[in-house]
Amino acid sequence: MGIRLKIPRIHPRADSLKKREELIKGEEKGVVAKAGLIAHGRGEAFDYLLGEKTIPPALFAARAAAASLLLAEHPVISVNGNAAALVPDLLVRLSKSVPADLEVNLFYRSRRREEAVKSILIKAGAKKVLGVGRSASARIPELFSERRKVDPRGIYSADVVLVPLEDGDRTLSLKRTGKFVIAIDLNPLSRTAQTADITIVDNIVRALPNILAAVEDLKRLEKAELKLILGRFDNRRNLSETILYIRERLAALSRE
Ligand code: PTJ
Repeated sequence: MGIRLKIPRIHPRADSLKKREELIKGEEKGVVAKAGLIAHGRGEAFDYLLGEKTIPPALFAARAAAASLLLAEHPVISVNGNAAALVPDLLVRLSKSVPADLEVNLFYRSRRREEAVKSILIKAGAKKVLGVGRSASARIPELFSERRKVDPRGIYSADVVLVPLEDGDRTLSLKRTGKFVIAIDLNPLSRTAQTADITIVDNIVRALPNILAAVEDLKRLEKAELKLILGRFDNRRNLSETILYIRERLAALSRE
């Protein structure tokens, strides 16, 4: 067990330090992979470029994501170690609100980690968690990481999959099998961000409340209206706007 950090509430970076502590605790409990700590650091660096806030293109993408989840026949939320450690309650609330299945899908898959992620979701109120143990018996073709192992009742038969902070290959493989992929990734240049159908360039701790609020808001709409919202969304254009936002922000900061 590592040293526990006491974070003074008035510390200017208290929230960020708390998130780090949650991930460290998650790693000690076997939820988060060691590489997950590195991934988080990379995410923090990109978050700085955004000003650690939700920027307009991310809000627009979160609304389109909500529309696509509501239009889906079989939506699935894929859960990895970092997502489970940072936002377990929000993942469960979103799965209930849509409704969508929750499936454990790990790059560094081990039986212990599968169970640890499942148990954190159950503790947060999930009734059913797919993709654990033998139930991950189907395979995504042409994908060679452990992420290829999926549940036939979940990701394998899904039409829309939400993949929070992800490594590159799977998005492409999921798309090859005809699925619509929503990614949450602070790095707008990552392969995941570049290949998803909808990319929310935001911290998962801010993106999930935004998707949840949009789902609650859009639920009352007819399918045709949801399709209009989705039809107005263009991921390429939205990613360009994200990169331009960062460029303009850095230009303004460099003039100050
Ligand atoms: O739990 P596992 O075994 O499935 O492994 C999970 C990790 C994250 C270790 C695995 O998927 C991995 O290695 O991912 P990468 O290739 O490091 O990519 C993670 C991406 O997520 C990077 O582009 C980061 O910028 C981004 N990221 C990190 N933290 C956040 C984030 N995006 C949104 N919110 C965050 N909090």
